[in-house]
Amino acid sequence: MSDIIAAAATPAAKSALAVVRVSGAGCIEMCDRLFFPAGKKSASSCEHSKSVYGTLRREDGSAIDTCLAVFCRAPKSYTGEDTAEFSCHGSPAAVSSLLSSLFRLGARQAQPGEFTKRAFLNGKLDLTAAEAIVDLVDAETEAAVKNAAAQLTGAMSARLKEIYTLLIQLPSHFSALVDFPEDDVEPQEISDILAVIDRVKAGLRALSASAERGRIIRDGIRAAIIGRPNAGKSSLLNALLGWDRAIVSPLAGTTRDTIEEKLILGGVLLRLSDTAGLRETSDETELEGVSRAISAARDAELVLCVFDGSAVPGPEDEAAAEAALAAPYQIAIVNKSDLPAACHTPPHAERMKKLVRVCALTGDGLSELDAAVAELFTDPLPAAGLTAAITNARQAAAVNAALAALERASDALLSGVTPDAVLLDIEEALICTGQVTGDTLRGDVVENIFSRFCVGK
Ligand SMILES: Nc1nc2c(ncn2[C@@H]2O[C@H](COP(=O)(O)OP(=O)(O)OP(=O)(O)O)[C@@H](O)[C@H]2O)c(=O)[nH]1
Ligand SMILES: [Mg+2]
Repeated sequence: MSDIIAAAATPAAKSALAVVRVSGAGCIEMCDRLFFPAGKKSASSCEHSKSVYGTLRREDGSAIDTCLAVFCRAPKSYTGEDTAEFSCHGSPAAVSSLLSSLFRLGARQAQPGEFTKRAFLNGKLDLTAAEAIVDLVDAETEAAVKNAAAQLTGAMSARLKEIYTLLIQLPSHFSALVDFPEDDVEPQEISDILAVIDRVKAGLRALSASAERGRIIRDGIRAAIIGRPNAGKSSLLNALLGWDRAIVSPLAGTTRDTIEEKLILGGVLLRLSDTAGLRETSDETELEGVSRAISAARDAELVLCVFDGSAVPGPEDEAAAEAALAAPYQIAIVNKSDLPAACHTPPHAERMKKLVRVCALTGDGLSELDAAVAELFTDPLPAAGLTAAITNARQAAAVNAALAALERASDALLSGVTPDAVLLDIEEALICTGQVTGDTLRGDVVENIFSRFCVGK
């Protein structure tokens, strides 16, 4: 039986409300000694999962706070144990008094993620759903919220269950094969097994491929704005952010240090750097800026290559275009569309993924830029029949290991290796699939995963 744990589930800051959680067998009876519900006898006489108003008191009877409390009886609770949850006024001092009282009554401080770990160990959610909780808390975009919420509500678990159900049938087919002498093995039987393996492989491949989308959803994309001095790079950054983040001036060579900001464009989180204008210079500080600009472009997955549409292209534009083309994705941005055009098609524009004309001063064309980014990073999941992407390296590694084991199994079957040897690979695939959901994960790995959660989660 696990002990009683307690923690604040909200940050220790002045706020409207603060939530304190308690979990463990007997915790509701423990709360009888500190929570006094209005119009009811005791905490333990409160109805399951109904919120009730009352007063929190120390052992000497002095009041700590008034609050709403919810008591849930095992197994119908978040953790699967008896739980109590207090929604108090958001006073860090009152919360700390409440926790001290709970500790004096025998509860102990919960470890990071311990409530969710108990929920996992009690079968309330699988590991993909538990990890989705962290993703949801960390989500910075609508897409990240959607993905985490889909995982939380079982999208990934359902997919893995399908795969697991197909895989688990295979060993029984194999025992039939192993029991018969080799001559009696029906070719049909082998091809049936291969067909199941192929279906599972297709499912795992889709999940494995979703990891790239998952990475974009979770971490965003590194992007850099580059171009010749005065092209309007900093003006573009400011226009995209909606505030004057970077200094803009008619003097060429204004920006020196790279300026990094996060923003959402085309539904994608960009970690965007504005950089110094690329040109030959003898000014040491500017030279350092140019070298930082080149590094930012080299590290970027997406380069926004800004050209001044009102100026005839020169060698600096060539250099910027070359640097942009070295990145996996690049968009040619012809700025200053309000001025008479001197440059209709910038250097190497035909080799860039997209071209948009904008006016950073008025914001004209920014919606086209938004659409261009959205098109470059379209969501591949619906086409793959998925509603959620894998978002962490642990899940991806386990899926890839399952896939590799099945590749070995089908190769072996096709080359006539004895079925009992192939069975080992199938079993490995089953174990790896179970590692994604947490069914076959070692205790220390589980510990490690939950230690990354917040205290109180
Ligand atoms: N007419 C017009 N002027 C613009 C536009 N965008 C920027 N400018 C002007 O161009 C000049 C340079 O703009 P910046 O944004 O500082 O250009 P930059 O590329 O960051 O320049 P450096 O930091 O020096 O490399 C400023 O005077 C801006 O007001 C535009 O769309 N139209
Ligand atoms: Mg600038």
